Parts: sequence; C-alpha cells; structure tokens
Amino acid sequence: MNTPVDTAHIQAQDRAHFLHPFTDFKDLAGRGARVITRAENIYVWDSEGHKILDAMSGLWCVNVGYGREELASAAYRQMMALPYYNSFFQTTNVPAVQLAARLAALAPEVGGRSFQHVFYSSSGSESNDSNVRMVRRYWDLLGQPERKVIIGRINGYHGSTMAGASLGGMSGMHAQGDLPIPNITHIGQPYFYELGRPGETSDEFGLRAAGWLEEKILELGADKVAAFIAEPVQGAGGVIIPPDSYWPEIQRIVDKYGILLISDEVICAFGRVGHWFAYEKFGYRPDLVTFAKGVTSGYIPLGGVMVGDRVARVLIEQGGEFNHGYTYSGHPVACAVALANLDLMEKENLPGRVKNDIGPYLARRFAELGEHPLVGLAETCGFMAGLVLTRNKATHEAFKPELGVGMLCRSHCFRLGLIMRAVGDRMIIAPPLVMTHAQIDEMVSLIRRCLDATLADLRAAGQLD
Ligand code: PXG
Repeated sequence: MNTPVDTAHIQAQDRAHFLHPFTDFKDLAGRGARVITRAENIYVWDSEGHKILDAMSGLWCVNVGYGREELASAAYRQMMALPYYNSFFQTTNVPAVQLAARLAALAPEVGGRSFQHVFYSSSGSESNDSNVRMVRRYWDLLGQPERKVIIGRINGYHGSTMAGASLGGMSGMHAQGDLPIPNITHIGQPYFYELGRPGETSDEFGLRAAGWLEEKILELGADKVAAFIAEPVQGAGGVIIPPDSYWPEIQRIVDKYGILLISDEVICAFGRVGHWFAYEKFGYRPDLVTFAKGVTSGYIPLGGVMVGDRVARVLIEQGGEFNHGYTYSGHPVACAVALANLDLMEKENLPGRVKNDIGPYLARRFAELGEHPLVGLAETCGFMAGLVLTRNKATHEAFKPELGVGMLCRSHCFRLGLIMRAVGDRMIIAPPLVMTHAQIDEMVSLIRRCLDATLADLRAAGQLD
C-alpha cells in the first residue's frame, strides 16, 4: 500500500533543502519535484497515486526489478552480523571476499586473459577515479611514467567526479569546473546515424571511427598514452550501438601500441546486453572493467573495477603500497546484497533471458516502432534501446534543437505513465531484465501512444510538412 504523503509539504521541504543532481535548481523550485513513494516489479508510484512503468530501471540499475525480498533480507542479516568494517589495515570481511571470488568466476576469460582481482568502491564515478590511479601506477611501476594520457570519447559518460567527468566527453560537464583535468583527451563516438557519410556502410564507418583512436595515439606519441576508456554501448550518450567492425578494430589498435583498454560496463554488465560482462558480447579483451549499478541492482551503492591479469600481476608482484582506497571499499552490507542479487540473476538466468528471449522479442517489437512517421531509427542491443525522432524519415532531417522535441515526447511519456529518457531527440530505454512479453507489449503500446501524441503536437504547431 502507498503510505499517505503530503505532496505539497514534501515538495516545499525538497525546494528548501535538497539540491538535486544534474538539475536547474531554479527551474525545479518553480515546478516542484515528482515524489516517488514506492515501487514493485517494473512499476513505480508517485505520491499522487500515479502508476508509472519504469522503462529506465531507475537509472539503468534495477536489473532484477523492484521489491525483491531476497535483497532486503540479505542486507538485514548482514547489518545484524557485521554492518561495517574497513578493509584497510590488513583486515577483510567474508561478503567482500566471496563477492570478489564470485565476480572473478563470472568474468569470462578472453584470449588467455582472466580477471582474478577486484578493487571496490561505492559508485561508477569512484571506480573510474580508481582506474586513473591504477593505470598511472601500472605505468610508473613499469618504468614508463611518461605514459599518462587517457583517451575517452565525445559523449561518453564515466561519472561526475573530477576524473570521471574528465574521462567522459560531455561538453556541458566540461564547461563547468575547468575540465577535463590534464592528460585526458577525447575522440569521436561511433554514431553511424549521425556521423556516417553518404554511401558509407556501417562497417566502413566503424573502421573509420576506430581509426580516430590510432590517429590520436600517433598525434600524442604512443609512448605518452596510458589507456583508452569506453563504454561497450554508450548509455547516457543516447544508447549509441557501435557497428560490428568497431570493437575488433579498437582491439587491434590498442594491441599494436600496447596501451591499456578500460571497458566501462557500469550500465552494460550484469545482463543488460545478454551477458554477465559486455566485452564478451563484443569480443574484445579489456585490461580493466568498471562496474557499479547492476551489481546490486541499485538496491545499495556498490562499484568497483575488475582488474585483469596484465595489470594485477604488475601491481602485486612489484610490491609497494597503492595509496588509494575508500572508507566503503568492500562494504560488507553492499557486498552481501550484491551476492544475493547475483544469486537471483543466476537463478532466473537473466543474462540468458535477455540474450535468447526478451532481448530478441524487444528487438522485434522495436522494429515495428521504426515504422512510425516520427521515427528515423529504432535499434536495440540486448535490453537497451533507442529511437531517433526525425522531421523526415527519408532524409533523417533533425528537428531544430530549440523545439525540444525529445523533451516534449518525454513529457507525454510521464503523462501517460511511462518513464523513457530523452537525450536530445533520441528517446532511450533500459527496462528491468525481469520484464515479461506481455509487459514488453504494454511498454511498446505506451511508447506508440507517446509518439502519436508528440506527432499530433508537432502537426498542430506546423512543424511537419
Ligand atoms: N560509467 C558509466 C558508463 C555510467 O553510465 C557512471 C560511470 C558513473 O556512475 P555513478 O554510480 O558514479 O553515477 C555511469 C553512470 C543518465 C545517467 O543520465 C547515467 C549515469 C548516471 C547518471 C545519469 O543517463 N550513469
């Protein structure tokens, strides 16, 4: 049952005291925040009693859906046994060890490289800060301290700390706070729909986009480059799915120049693309893998880095203290919840379900949305998907950004009971991995109604031919 909430009172307190992330404070104060009070399975409810289908899994994290008692009991049991202890001063705790071993067993070995070690944090951002520290320590230990530069991608998202926001390629974030920090630079994103040339195939474009990495390495000097970081599929950048040719070519280039490859799988791991880890799907061999979100299905904060043999061997065998870590590195409650979450995912075979059942079904239903007059492209990868809204299906002409067509569509979604995100005019979803076929049908018909409502508005405003 929904606990009764005085919406106006909570909104007033929210306005008075709570500075929200990535928010125009003045604008939100003017309208008042939507108060979410409870959730079950794939639905959330607000304080006014509206039921909303959450096609974003919270913020790309609630992979097992809401209301899973097993996760709550695991937290309760661990809090009663050992709510906290640190892992700094030659101490450890059972859930942190068990989870590290479990993750090492889940991460597939590729090309003779395995992941036997985990470094813990509490979020994706912190994990990427750890990556920067670890990568630089690795090259220092190998006597190549001049290898400092980390290359990321435009519109990549790697978090919001100083290092995370610098690794990411979001211009709005760089514009605030003198970012990126030194020795981080970016190449273009593998977004065929926007950057492909007339007559170019998607695979030709994939090779060209990967080639930007080689150009950048040569421009900087290979002996200055420490690592390349990328998301398997760009998430916050708008579910940008790379052409098939992209990742193999990236692998060839990082191998050629000996630079480390960091796969930021904060969104893509734990079933999202139909595998425990996404590098397996795309067939590349990262040295470090960032994870967070889905490892606990968002029930409690936890993140970390899977450290591959190449880096672990140097860090461990060369000795010397690694001067880096967090109060909550290996938090016993977070790790116990993660173990319960992985148990559930394994029991319900969620990665396999995405790969062989609901992923292909979503792909089929999404292809139908591609027929809609407003949609220029509809594509999915596992259980994430994007739709591009266009003025003209044949020419892919974009709407003027000042029209805010994506935001218009998003507001129809909220009104009609669907959470779908807008990144510019790309509408994106990443629903919980427990969705049934009937719920996929329900979601797709809601999306269609939102598209129809947006189309009607644009026609009424004379924005379509
Ligand atoms: N890497 C990736 C690939 C992410 O998607 C982070 C790192 C940072 O994780 P933390 O836990 O520090 O937030 C993320 C987070 C959006 C949105 O608007 C996406 C994220 C976070 C907030 C908003 O899509 N992804």
